[in-house]
Amino acid sequence: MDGRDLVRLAKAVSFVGSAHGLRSVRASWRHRRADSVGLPPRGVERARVPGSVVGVAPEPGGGLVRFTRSRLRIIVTVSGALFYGWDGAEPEPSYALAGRGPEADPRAVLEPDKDGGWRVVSERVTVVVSRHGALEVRTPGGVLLRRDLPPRWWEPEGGGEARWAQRTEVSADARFFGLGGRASGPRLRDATYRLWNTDPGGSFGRQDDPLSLTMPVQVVVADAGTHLVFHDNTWDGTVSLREGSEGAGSGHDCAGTSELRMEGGPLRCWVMVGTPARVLHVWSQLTGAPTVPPGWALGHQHARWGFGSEQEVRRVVAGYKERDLPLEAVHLDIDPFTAGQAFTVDRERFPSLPRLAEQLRGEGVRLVSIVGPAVKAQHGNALYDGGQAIDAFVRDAVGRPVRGVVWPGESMYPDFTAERVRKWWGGLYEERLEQGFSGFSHDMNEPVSFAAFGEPTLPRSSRHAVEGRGGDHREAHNVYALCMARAGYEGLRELQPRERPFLFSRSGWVGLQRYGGTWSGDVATGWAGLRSSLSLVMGLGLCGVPYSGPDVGGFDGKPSPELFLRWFQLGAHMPLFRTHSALRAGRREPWMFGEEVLAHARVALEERRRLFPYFMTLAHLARRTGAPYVRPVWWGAPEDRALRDCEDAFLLGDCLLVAPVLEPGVDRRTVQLPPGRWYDTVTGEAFEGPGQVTVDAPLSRIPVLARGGSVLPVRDPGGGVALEAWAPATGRTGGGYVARDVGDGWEEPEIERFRVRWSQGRVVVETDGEGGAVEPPYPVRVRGL
Ligand code: NBV
Repeated sequence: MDGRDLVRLAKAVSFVGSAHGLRSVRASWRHRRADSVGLPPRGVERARVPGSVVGVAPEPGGGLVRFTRSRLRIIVTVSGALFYGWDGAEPEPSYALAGRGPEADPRAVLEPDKDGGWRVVSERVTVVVSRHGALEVRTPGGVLLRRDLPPRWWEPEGGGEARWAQRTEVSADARFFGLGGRASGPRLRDATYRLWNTDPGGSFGRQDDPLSLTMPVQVVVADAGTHLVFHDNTWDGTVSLREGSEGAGSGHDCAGTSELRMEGGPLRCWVMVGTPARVLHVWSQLTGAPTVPPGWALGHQHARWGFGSEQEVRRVVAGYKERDLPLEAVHLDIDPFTAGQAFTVDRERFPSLPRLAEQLRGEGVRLVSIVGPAVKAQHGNALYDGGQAIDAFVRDAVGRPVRGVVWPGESMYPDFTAERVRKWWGGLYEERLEQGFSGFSHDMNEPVSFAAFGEPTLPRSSRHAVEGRGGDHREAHNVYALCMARAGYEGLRELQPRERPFLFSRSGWVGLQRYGGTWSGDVATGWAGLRSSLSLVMGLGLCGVPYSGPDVGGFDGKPSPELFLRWFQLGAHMPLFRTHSALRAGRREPWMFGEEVLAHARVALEERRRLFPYFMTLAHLARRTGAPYVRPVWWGAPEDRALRDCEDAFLLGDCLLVAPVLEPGVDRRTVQLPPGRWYDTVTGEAFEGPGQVTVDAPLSRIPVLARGGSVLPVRDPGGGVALEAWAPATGRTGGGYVARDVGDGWEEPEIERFRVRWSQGRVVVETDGEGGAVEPPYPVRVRGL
């Protein structure tokens, strides 16, 4: 047991009580024993590199390059994505890809390069392979974006999974982003990041890594261009990043490096090149369009671990109503569910959930339920018996059921990598729908097993179906929650076919957006936690999961009124806007922090409601284009180095730039502006970007700037849509989109485009109609004049 184990044990005991503490000691021993039987030591390993090129075979989209000790398949797809796989790795099977692998671009050609190397030339990307297996990705104009050195494998002599490493160089000015949800970003500085979904236990700080949702996805932004790189491999691994440095004067540049080390699995990689918008578009075509949440899930949501009773839920909702504060959903944490057991309600404290749900729904408030994967291992527990009947639970290498410890005590874990198990699990949401719930948060699905020592998850030797291919937890761990999300999503689609499911999951992997969103997890209460929550949302958006948000106030402590308010103001501008706290961390209703905070929180809530049509539009745009709602400020100008280094602001769609306050005692702050004109939305003051400006940030609001020339759909006081157009600089034009609200079903709304321009000294907003430009069908308010 090392220092980390001790900290984890202490946290586990303090959170879950000493009974679980003791059980977790036993579970840890059992897991250790299971692995010692199921995973024999690797023994002697032999290292291997590809060797030199011995031949090629052109194929659609590229071809096969043969080396003395390996082979490399290169495919450029019609959408311009590049795939390359070593040692026979193909795009499929894959948990990341949506549907079948994309089509090869027949126009891409494999041709000889200098020094015995080969290259694939295509419209969007050029790939150069050296004689010894180094691989360069270049822009069509030939500018170098990344250079992979020849990979290395270590193979156990007696057979078994090969470990491998791949070192990559990028330009000296490049910045790294992504890798899923990271607390220390959004810019990923020099460090080693682990690829193994982990509940850090209790709450986490800026330096904790890894967290619940890791992904082998990096977005690399440099003067030469932007690219996204994805190593399609679900195994445990690490990414060591080192930013480069530019030589001053006549000094040499030092390249940035990224070294990926994986414990097994295929060495295969996807690269997308282009503007950030294009890269994310191709990425979402490859891994699936993000779901659009129902409208109410774009409003304010309130959660608490420890409501305790139905009366308390009613009291909280009544508190919002009395004060005329918008509230769209209440999240019930594990407390209504007997000992944390999914799908089993505590009838004593929550005797009439369906009635409660119906009443609240009548008042415009939905109920959201937490769902964990662990099933209490006890005969007579219907969930357990049902799972046993279909052999749903994960077993160890010798066929014994794997038991861990979670809220219900000794528990078993459904194997969501089997389709029949997903089907069974998906059907269980019927019970929750009958209880009146409208949405679901998946928790503890890294998956967690409280551990006194060793890993707080299942033994690595545990067996999984892996869609019939068979595998163990080393391969299945990182996609456990992804498969659980799929089970829930597909179940809900069958159970309520006319409504879009609302599901968000703490853990996941590449492709989670196909089923729902995520949230920041148990970020520690504190200013650093506030910063982390922004980092997580931005990183996840760049990895293709656009719907997420922080738990306002942090998980585990009592925030000061100022911290709470600043977090609230940030949360009001993120896709998921939820207040939440742990069992003993106090209440988070906006009126708990005094009159002043309440007054300012009201402004944030009302603004959120006013921006609803904009959020809905962003949700539909994310679905169609892959662009996240929350984008880094360099989104439209990645060549601007100052923007690449700006981590304290973000773009909300194309129209708004949000500059949250991330420190105490601040009432003015600097903002790094992208090019163009920007208006302070409250004072109307205009600024010219690019450059840095200082703006007011009084306690009553965080600075939000509108791009000159943007057309923003907002809710007018009557409840309809109105357009807020911000004047473009003289002689310039602009525009914006509106997704018509088509309710919470499956109808695809028309996305209307509006243009704005100057005409005879006036700002005119128009759209395309029959026979040319016509006035918009919405009231228009021009601002910034
Ligand atoms: O269910 C309790 C919490 C929940 O409030 C939180 O949102 C999750 O992220 N859950 C974690 C388990 C906490 C274990 C200490």
